[in-house]
Amino acid sequence: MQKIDVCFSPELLPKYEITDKIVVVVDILRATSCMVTALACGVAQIIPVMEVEECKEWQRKGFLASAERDGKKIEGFDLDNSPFSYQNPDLIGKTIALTTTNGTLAIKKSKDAAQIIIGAFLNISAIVAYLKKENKDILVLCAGWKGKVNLEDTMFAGALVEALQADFDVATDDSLMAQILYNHAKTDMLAVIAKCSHIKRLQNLGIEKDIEFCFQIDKYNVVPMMNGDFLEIVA
Ligand code: 3SL
Repeated sequence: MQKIDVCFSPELLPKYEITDKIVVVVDILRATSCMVTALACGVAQIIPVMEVEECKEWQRKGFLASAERDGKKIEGFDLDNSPFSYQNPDLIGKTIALTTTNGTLAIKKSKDAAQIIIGAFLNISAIVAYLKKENKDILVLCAGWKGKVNLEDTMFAGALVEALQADFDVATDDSLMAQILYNHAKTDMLAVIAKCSHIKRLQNLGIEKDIEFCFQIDKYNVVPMMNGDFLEIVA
């Protein structure tokens, strides 16, 4: 039986062997929720990058570029990190370079994985169906916050473990901890995350509407996957 495991932070990733695994990167608030929304709404490709300067370089080459640090859009870039900004018909067919505080870093750190796919509550059933079909070992990588663990990404990891437990070996304490958290939270996830640190950060920036949006289940039926430098829909 193939295994599912959870890594709570990119800082812990060196502890895991990923070359033969599918890594599911998750940053519920808000990077992977934005990516799923953008691609589902017609953006052709996203180029995730770690550094702001690298993102600027893509912009100089003529691409649209989005840069966020600490929840705020960096001056001079075209887009912020709100899922609402990507539901714009003007973006259909476009390629967008993107850097975010934690989400794009988690993607780039997963570069040695057999496959990198992007998960959010917005596309969770599509991700579950894809993982069942592929039947390979899985690592769910939580982007967390600046190397630390967060509640919302761990809850999503637990939701995947819960959905896949009949088909995959729940191999480690990490997966069990995430699953226990999700089962505790699932009847009212918004209530459970109400006091978490990123909620406070987003509230201080006046962007509460993004929070509810990112906790919608199965709004989109897409599986975004990294293909070289590009993130695009594969299923
Ligand atoms: O950390 C990230 O990658 C971002 O998603 C953070 S924020 O939601 O834009 O503040």
